[in-house]
Amino acid sequence: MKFAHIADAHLGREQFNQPFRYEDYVKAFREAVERAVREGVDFILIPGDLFHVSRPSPKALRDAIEILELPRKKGIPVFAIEGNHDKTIRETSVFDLLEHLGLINLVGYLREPRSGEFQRSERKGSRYLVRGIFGDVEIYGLRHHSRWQLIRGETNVLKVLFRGRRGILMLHQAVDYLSKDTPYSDAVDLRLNELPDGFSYYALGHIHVRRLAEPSQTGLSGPIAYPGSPERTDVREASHIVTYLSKDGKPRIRENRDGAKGFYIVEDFQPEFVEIDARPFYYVRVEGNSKAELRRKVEEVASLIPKEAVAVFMLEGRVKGGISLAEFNDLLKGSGIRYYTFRSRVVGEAVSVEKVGEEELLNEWERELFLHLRVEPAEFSNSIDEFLEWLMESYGKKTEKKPDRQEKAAPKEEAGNKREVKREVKPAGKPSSLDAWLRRGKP
Ligand SMILES: [Mn+2]
Repeated sequence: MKFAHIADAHLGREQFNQPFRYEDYVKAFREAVERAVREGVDFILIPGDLFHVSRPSPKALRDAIEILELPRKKGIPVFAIEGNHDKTIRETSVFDLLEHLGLINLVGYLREPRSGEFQRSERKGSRYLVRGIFGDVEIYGLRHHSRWQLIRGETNVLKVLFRGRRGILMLHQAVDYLSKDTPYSDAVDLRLNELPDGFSYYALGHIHVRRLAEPSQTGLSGPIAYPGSPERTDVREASHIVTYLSKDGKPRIRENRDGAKGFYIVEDFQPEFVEIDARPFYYVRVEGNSKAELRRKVEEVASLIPKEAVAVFMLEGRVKGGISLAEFNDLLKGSGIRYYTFRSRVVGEAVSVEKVGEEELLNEWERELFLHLRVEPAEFSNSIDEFLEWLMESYGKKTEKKPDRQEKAAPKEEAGNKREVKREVKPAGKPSSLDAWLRRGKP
């Protein structure tokens, strides 16, 4: 039995607002799926963030359909759960659409039972536990949930839901043990010992760098694996890191340990990483003590960067009077580098930040907030429920009442808590900052 484990494709993302980056994400996912099909896998697992947003553009949807038709034509089933980026509380989501088209099989704790060739449903509380099935392998999963939804006081929803189950478990969460040295180290959803034991393979998504923990390390029954995203989503996943620091005097290039992009092919529950040829991504740290030094080094170091690459230049050092990034943009006009951007950590008064990337300026949560707010004003009323749901989740831990002991221990996603949001989150006065506004009245 052989399967592919592909996570966090983020189709539809147009990194740096560059259309060619949209194509890069599609290309990387296509390459992964094509490779899996070529390798003759029995099935494919997609544990979340197939799309970058829960309502992808028609173009992103078309591209996803086109790619998912490749395994379908070969009779290779695809099992999927939704991630934090593409989940929705709507009755009908884009995942339902893909399922209706016969392209994916959803697994999870769902409102409606499924009766596809590769699915089995059983009633559990008010919903259905839907599992995937291939031969004698069972594939369980649960879409992304916030920690407060999964760990409710003494009750661990995952352990209740999956007690005694065997096979594969798909989740879209950050597990602490594997989050070290990743952007998720401060935002873990689950501790290692909170994962339900008994599965032969834990197919995870959410962490965008490749991570693997063997049973000998964790004491669990199977490996826990994050393939990472097939394309680079952040400087921490850069293919190369270039440093040109004052003390060295010359630039140094090294490959980034976390720069490998790809997915897993898993045979008899043993994952083998398959690398994908993603676009080279250079993270260039240039240090200087004057604008002239920084400019000279940027020009010098630029010649080391391949033309097809994406490059993020981080300017560092202490410069009297500070620097303006606008004074650097002209420098590489003739360099031929596909896309480059400057960011600054230069210390000095009046640092101008005209062209700061979204990753640099906003934290993960703020980026997500803006994604939610980006819908057309005319459409906002339609998506207000989803927005409130998300907002409630983000702050749910603080607004949640003590869990009712009588309540069935299963993830609750709608109704109930919405009222609380309206009560808790409404601004009481002039907001000092978004965050303060949202947190208003909470410790
Ligand atoms: Mn993701």
